[in-house]
Amino acid sequence: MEQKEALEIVRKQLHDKRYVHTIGVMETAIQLARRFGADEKKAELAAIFHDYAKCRPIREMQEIIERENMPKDLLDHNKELWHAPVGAYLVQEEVGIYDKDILQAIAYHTSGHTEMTLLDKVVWVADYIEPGRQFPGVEQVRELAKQDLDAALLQALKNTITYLLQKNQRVYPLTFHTYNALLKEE
Ligand code: DGI
Ligand code: FE
Ligand code: FE
Ligand code: FE
Repeated sequence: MEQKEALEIVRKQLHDKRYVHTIGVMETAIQLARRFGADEKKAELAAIFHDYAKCRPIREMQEIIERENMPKDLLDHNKELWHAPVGAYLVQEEVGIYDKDILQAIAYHTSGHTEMTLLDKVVWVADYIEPGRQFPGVEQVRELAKQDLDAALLQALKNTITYLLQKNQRVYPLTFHTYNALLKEE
């Protein structure tokens, strides 16, 4: 699928702000893919569609998680996590993208997982550092991402976990597992 067609599809799904974020993630993911040797076309498409489900009603996402036998523990944790696996599902059903690598990168772009591929990491980090992001610590992760994708991902995960702890929010176990797995890799 061409970039233009993909962007037209996703634009109809998202608010303007979210669409601008998506463009930023797309451009950043292409750059990171080139830098670290991931498939640029897959990175582009995964980035374009990564937040496909972000603006869907909570009820619809919950229904899909239950009906499609996605991990039930998602429902006990932050709703912010839901749009990632639900997005991968809807991109397949509604857009007709069946590439397993792309769908996986979308499904895990919020939590991560313990055996992340280069493509998964590119999309995760691009989502975190795209030019529109301003959270504390993002500049350090941008610097790390110039040289070392794993170091950037690890720092971004640390920031996210710390942020959740500070806000007294639950941390999804898979997010911790992702962090632990990366430490092992180092
Ligand atoms: O959809 P985006 O806003 O572009 O970014 P995202 O899909 O990475 O969502 C990140 C949000 O999810 C962020 O505000 C933190 C929240 N969140 C809640 N619980 C968890 C979590 N993020 C992770 N990684 N792990 C959690 O357990
Ligand atoms: Fe997201
Ligand atoms: Fe993210
Ligand atoms: Fe995003």
